[in-house]
Amino acid sequence: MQSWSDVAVPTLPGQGPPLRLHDTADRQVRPVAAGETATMYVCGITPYDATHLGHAATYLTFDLVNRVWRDAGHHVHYVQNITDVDDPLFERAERDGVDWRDLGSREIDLFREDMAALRVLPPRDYIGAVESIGEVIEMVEKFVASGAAYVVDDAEYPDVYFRVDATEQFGYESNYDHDTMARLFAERGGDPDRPGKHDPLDALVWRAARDGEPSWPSPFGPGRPGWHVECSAIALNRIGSGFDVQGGGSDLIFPHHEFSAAHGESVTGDRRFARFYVHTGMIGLDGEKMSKSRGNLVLVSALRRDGVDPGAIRLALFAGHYRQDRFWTADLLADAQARLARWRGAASLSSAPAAEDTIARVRQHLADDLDTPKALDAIDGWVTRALEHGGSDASAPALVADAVDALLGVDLR
Ligand code: 5CA
Ligand code: ZN
Repeated sequence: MQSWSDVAVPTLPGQGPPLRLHDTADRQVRPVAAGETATMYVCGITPYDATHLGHAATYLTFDLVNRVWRDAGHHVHYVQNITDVDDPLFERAERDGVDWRDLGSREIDLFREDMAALRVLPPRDYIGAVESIGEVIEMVEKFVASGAAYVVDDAEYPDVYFRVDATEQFGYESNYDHDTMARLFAERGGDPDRPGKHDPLDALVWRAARDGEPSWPSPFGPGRPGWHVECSAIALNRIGSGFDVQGGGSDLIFPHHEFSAAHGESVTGDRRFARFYVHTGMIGLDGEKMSKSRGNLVLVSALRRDGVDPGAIRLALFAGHYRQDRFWTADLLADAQARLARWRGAASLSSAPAAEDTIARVRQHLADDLDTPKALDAIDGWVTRALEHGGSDASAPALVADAVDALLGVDLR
């Protein structure tokens, strides 16, 4: 799949400190210690509706990871998927009387536009589930060969399921107890009551063709991929086992990331699919999680149409910490717009107070588990001094603009 257009990133003097991130599996913040090329896989959209601010918050968070890594001197191999074949697509396409493929490609186009407008650095590999079906089939073949997966005893629909106990370490990623797993599995797309499963938590990896559903040939009969295995196969075949960061919203901690890790580990024999499992908090509106199924969405494209500066969207979302569940409000956006205007005012001065210390602090805060509230405060401090007291450093305004651009993705020019 074609990614979106590249975004220029200014180079700053010196180098940022090494990144530390919170790992859901180990429940602590620790140094990522990526190699020369840092590797990241972030779970992409299911393209049946437009990008809302919850999605934006998640992709902006991992954009910061990308930017902080680059500033610290790494190359970054970033991979993102698109779940472009799944039930929600068929349901929405049916409701709207359109072909599910057309719906998907329309929403993917809009997503690319939204990401480019938000100045999110594009992934090197942007891969659809449909284009990775061959990879999924190979992986499912390995599961079946090793006994990690089995075909249910059902002549009509011989679906293939991955055994929840296929790997010894299952459960380490989410740290959830069995009851929590059972509840979330049922709530988030699992099928605990499917007859013929060995364990209610076993996860679908190949769904046999049903009437009216698209299907592809496979050694297990015509069908389509399960959800978790799509992400395992796409990540494994591009950045390999033991990649640095597996990312997504906290709604993916279980079952999605637990199973995509278990799938990967079952074919490699490694103990850990990803070195860090990084999860963003949920963005809500009016007291509820923002989600397509609830319909309480604020769309990035709608804000853009209303003339909202994408830099203000970034600043509004960065005003809270990425791991915190938080709400989108009109005040949050208004505050961010005011902040952006002040920052632009200071960046356009002909001289200002020296900015080296401020930039060092911004780098420190971002490297410390992406502490954007503190990074924004540090810039605010310099902006206030610049606007209220002035300064004699003629290069400072441009330096701050470069730093805000490179590290936060906000264009002050
Ligand atoms: N295609 C799958 C991942 S493989 C999926 O979850 N798609 S999605 O369209 O539902 O979500 C895309 C990304 O946005 C996921 O990383 C998800 O965790 C994140 N996300 C969804 N809703 C929110 C929200 N309200 N706040 C923050 N992140 C969200
Ligand atoms: Zn995923």
